[in-house]
Amino acid sequence: MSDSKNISLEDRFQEKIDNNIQIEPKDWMPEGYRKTLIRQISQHAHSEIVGMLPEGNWISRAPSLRRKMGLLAKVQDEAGHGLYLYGAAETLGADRASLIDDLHSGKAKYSSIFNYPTLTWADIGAIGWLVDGAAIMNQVPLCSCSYGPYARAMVRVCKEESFHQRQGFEIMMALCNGSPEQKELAQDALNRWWWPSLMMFGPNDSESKHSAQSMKWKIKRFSNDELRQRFVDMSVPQAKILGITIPDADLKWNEETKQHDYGKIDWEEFWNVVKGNGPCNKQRLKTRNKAHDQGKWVREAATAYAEKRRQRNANRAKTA
Ligand code: BYC
Repeated sequence: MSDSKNISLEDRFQEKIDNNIQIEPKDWMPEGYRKTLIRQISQHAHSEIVGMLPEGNWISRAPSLRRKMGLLAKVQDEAGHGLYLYGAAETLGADRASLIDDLHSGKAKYSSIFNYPTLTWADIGAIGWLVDGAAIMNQVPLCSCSYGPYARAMVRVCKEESFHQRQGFEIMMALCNGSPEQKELAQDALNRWWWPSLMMFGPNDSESKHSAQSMKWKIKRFSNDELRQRFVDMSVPQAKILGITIPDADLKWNEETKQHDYGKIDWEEFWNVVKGNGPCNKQRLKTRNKAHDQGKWVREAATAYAEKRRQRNANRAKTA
């Protein structure tokens, strides 16, 4: 018997991954790989959907028609990202309605960042600049993740996130070049969003329970700390251009590592938010549940319409 016949399905799967051959929905995959992807993709989808709420809060109060149109388009893009991602999870056999139920019951996780309030217009700039900036840093590597449908969904998501990031930076720039009061708003938003943005990358590598396996399967291509470091190094010069100060007294360039050293993240705050006790967790879930309940008639109407069309097409096919 040749060696290739002795090789287990699991080894063959890993060989494909090692050779950068993407896995497609009908390919054999270990149960753990499927579960990890469903977990990550659905948490990501939920983050996009809940992520619409802090920004949606400012659509009716945007300072000009141009800003309102930009923000509306961004929030709509996020809804779209959520839909592609739920679609990608479905290719793994997940049931979309149950995933959504898990979000609404508080069982599922979504990104900690969306449990902070948007108090001023500058927060919309800071979210675009920092939160979308962090999302791009984390998500560009996912475009070459080993699971085909997730990787392909991420290509479009990243293009749109990149537009969002520029839009946010431009809002910050306008505020920083405006009156002293406007610049103060921008500084205050940076003060409040900086540390939660660093937390978006997840726990330190030593505490990240999924990283090692996810990297072996090439779902994750870089560790949480590597991506966080890149984000810090990218953001420092951007804050300088804006003329505002990152709220970290320990932040400094390290000539040896050629990276910025930065202060300690408050992990107690992070886990508190992840466990549902952040400033807005309860409000976010309440709003999502209300929107879902109020949208019941739309889902029913869409299903009835789809069924009517299906019947009409079936009848046409019979008589053709
Ligand atoms: N918040 O072993 P670890 C966006 C959980 S951007 C809440 O390192 P993993 C958007 C983690 O799920 C945001 N929970 O896990 C941007 C795990 O819990 P479980 C969404 C977090 O998966 C702008 C546990 O902690 N992006 O959508 O290897 C506008 C241990 O962590 C967080 C994505 O989801 C957190 N920050 O790595 C609108 C990108 N961090 O599952 C929308 C895809 C960790 O064991 N996701 N946890 O109960 C990823 O890249 C990875 O899942 C993470 C975590 C880097 C987030």
